[in-house]
Amino acid sequence: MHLFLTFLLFPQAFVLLIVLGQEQKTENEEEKVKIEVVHVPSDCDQKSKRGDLVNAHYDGYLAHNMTKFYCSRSEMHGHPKWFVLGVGQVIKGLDIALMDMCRGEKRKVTIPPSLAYGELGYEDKIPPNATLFFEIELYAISQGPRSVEAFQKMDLDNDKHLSKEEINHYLTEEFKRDGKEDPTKQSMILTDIFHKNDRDGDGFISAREYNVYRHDEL
Ligand SMILES: [Ca+2]
Ligand SMILES: [Ca+2]
Repeated sequence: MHLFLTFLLFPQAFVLLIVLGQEQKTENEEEKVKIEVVHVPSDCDQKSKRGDLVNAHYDGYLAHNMTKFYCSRSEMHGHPKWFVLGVGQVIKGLDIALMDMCRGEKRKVTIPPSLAYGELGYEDKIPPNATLFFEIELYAISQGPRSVEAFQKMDLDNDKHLSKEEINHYLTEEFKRDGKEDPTKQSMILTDIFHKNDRDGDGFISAREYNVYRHDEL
């Protein structure tokens, strides 16, 4: 996995830094994420919340000169991103910015350094104390991710392993439910799910591999 992407998705060490910093600055207006809602679909039956597995596109810019430093659509950075919302898999500012969104909703958000890469910045991509600007589109919300119920619903033959066929079936149902059937996007999402979750590369997502963030008995 690309190093920068790894950091963007797994900045746990950094989140700790941010949490410490936030305690001193909670009253500072500038330390909040500014959210501008650009588009809300008329049919919105579900909004994103903490713990949901979400799929989103986002383009990231340095706010001071609008240099683009990240694009989830580009070949270099990979696919539309699946991640669990609100648990620190992305920078804190994105966890906040993606809350309470409808499928298909678009936002422009400005994230202060304390909720992004802080005083350290990141390599040569993010300078110290950089305010970041993101264009976000929430593409999908999966219900009850990383839960026993979600796993069992997908595991059609009940062998405690999710095959590509089983996950593809689940995605097909989700897409139908949304009335947005799109085999190309679905195939990309399936590839991304296995890329992220099938850690031992055996072509199945085991209960252990799936249940990374919660420790329910399966
Ligand atoms: Ca199975
Ligand atoms: Ca596996």
